[in-house]
Amino acid sequence: MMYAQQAQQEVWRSPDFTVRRKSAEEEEEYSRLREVVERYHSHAVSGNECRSVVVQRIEAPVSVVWSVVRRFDEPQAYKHFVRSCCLRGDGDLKVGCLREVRVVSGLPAATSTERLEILDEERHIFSFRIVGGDHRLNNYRSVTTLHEALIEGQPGTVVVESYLVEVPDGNTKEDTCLFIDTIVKCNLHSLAQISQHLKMHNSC
Ligand code: A8S
Repeated sequence: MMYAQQAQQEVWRSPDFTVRRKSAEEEEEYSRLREVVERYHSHAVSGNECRSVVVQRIEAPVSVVWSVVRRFDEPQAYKHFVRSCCLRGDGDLKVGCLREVRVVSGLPAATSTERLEILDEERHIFSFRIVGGDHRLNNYRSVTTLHEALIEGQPGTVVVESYLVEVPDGNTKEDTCLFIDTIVKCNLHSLAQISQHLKMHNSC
């Protein structure tokens, strides 16, 4: 986790630099992460927007992590700030479908309307966009990608989640990213716990 986080931060700052590396595995993971970030997470940012990326390593195979992430209709399975979610329309998980999310109390928000943008079952890419609701995150878009990794000799997953959002009036880019990074880190931490639990449960 620490190494991946460091690599991700450095990747974001400058694509061409070199860092001191600890081992061949880490070097390989680093260069793979860099490629992934460049390919799927390098959103163009306009004047009043901010972006960030969060990386989480999970000791569970991609298939298990994907089974949780792909459920656009059930974000509350791992997002603790979501109180309930209702899919609009016929219930099919396809690009363009909308979900109505209610969040727990105590946040500067109550509801969020979200649109599924990418659900790539082969390459394990998931993306949604916020299109409405009662909150301050206008035009929020996020992309989550899953990547196979060997963790302690076992099949594991590196999750990369990036987002782009308009900075709300009266806030700074730093405050906005800090607020959202906190939410995304909580979500991915919880995703790790649930996936690891599912892995143990499934193998019984
Ligand atoms: C996600 C990511 C985010 C969700 C934010 C950033 C949100 O659901 C919460 C608080 C808000 O103020 C905005 O992957 C909003 O869900 C927890 C309601 C959108």
